Amino acid sequence: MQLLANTTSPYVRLARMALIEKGVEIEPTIVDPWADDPRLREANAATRVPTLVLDDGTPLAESLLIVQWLEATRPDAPSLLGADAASVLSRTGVALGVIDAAVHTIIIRKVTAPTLFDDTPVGVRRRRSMREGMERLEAMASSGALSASGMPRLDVLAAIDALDYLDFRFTNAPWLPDMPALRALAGTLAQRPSVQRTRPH
Ligand SMILES: N[C@@H](CCC(=O)N[C@@H](CS)C(=O)NCC(=O)O)C(=O)O
Repeated sequence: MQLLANTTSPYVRLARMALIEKGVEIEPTIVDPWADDPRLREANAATRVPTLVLDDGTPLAESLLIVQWLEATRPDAPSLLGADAASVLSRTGVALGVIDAAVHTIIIRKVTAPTLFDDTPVGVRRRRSMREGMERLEAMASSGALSASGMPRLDVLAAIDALDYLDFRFTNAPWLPDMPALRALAGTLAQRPSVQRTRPH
């Protein structure tokens, strides 16, 4: 198998975290999606990372489809969704909303420069998505709904992914809330291989 990846994408990270949690060890093949790497072009018409090329050559695009494939093909490994899949998926959706808003902001800044996208109505809306999404995740961590006990499920992995991506791309942004419970959760899992080996850089 080959995982076409880069070192910054939160979508790549989610797929890598899921692969590691499911016991699938693949050293990522680093490509630059923006440079139209031919391996990525061939495997994925959208030329996006992550793309997982299976041993028989079948390409799988989309982080959540990779998670779905893992769940379908590795039923004996601990589930990323746990016993209450609806709750886990619901919380995962909050984190993905933050990730989408953050990535969208970073990409559209390149398009609109020198005008700062962040100050446009859509940019303000994306920032609100990040702030409110993180407020909701913080409340979930605070109440114990997002918890570090046991195997981390997809919601916990996605929440840590969102938190670390915001720290990476929007370092010390004054419009983000304080997130002590989420930071404590991330700290508890910091040495877990899926978390530690996939940090954005
Ligand atoms: N929905 C996709 C999003 C993947 C994605 O947008 N990846 C970005 C990197 S963060 C990329 O490869 N962008 C290149 C492009 O959009 O051309 C997923 O979940 O995998």
